[in-house]
Amino acid sequence: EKDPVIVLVTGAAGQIGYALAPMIARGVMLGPDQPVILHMLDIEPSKEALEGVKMELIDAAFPLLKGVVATTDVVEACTGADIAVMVGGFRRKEGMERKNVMSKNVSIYKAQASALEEHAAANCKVLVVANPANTNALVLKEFAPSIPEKNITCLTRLDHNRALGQISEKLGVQVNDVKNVIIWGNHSSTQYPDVSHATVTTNSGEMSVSKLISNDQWLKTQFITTVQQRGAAIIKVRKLSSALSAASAACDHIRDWVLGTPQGTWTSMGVCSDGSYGIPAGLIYSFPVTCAKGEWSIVPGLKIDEFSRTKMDATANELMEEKSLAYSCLEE
Ligand code: NAX
Repeated sequence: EKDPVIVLVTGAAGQIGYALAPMIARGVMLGPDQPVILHMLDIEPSKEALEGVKMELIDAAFPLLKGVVATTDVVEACTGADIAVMVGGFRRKEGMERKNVMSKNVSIYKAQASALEEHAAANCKVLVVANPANTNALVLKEFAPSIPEKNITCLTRLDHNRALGQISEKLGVQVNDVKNVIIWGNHSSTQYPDVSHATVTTNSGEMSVSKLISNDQWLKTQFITTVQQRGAAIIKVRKLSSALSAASAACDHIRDWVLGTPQGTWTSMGVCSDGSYGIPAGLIYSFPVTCAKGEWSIVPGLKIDEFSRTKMDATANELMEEKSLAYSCLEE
């Protein structure tokens, strides 16, 4: 049997945590032959609820689950973590200013960066889910300089999966037959869901999505806004934000990162830009990536038309603004 992998989940008493913990314990994230130890972190007001999640995990008798730590101590939670899924954060409340929310998250991510840097496994892979996801990841990267830059990512896989879902619904094909959509940029309403390189597997081979959906206008307008605003649409009907789909996407993100993307396909991940596609280096920006041997690489050489260029730059600009807002919070 393999040695267990320690997976940290912060904000584990929350909605996403409740959906995510059992998925990890069942092997959805790291595979059916990989034992895991869960480290669950939350804050004092959620301490009892967190204990409740631990009780349920014990009651579920998951064969792969070799241990559960439920704690409000960030050092205990980070110690030995091989994978860190950062779901905990401060959520915007009605009437709050953006700067106030940013300031709270900057201090959380600064503190947790230091704890990870000092106590996590040397090659810990980090996935930031909590919003503003890209900028929280950026803060984490700045304050954990000894964690390799390549190990710090944020979640845009939910947006990627939403794009696959919309194309599959529109064409009446299986979602599994759709591939190579791209989410560029920020996990926010400025993200750019791009299908210019996406294909569908049909009986007569691979067909491009833009050929199959002859209505170019739908792809350029409704499709994009539906994916960008899917989170709000879920809140409207569920009265709660996406949780099962977010948890599932977090598993997809880590699984592909660790075990590799399938041959001929890419996925979308928020990663540190190396300047590819003219995106300012150092920003945490969502790119199309392939993964192999535990490392992601940005898909090179895709043709970018003018329509895409404008949208990719708009979301990069928003990230630059978030970055300066985050830095202004640090100076206070
Ligand atoms: P919940 O409010 O249900 O849970 C958040 C949990 O984090 C709470 O239990 C809270 O006590 C805990 N927490 C707060 N501060 C903490 C800290 N300093 N250390 C550890 N834990 C802390 O939110 P939930 O619906 O689970 O969503 C979690 C986060 O994911 C939110 O920031 C949300 O905006 C973000 N999302 C990101 C998505 C993405 O694709 N990147 C999609 C889904 C989701 O909206």
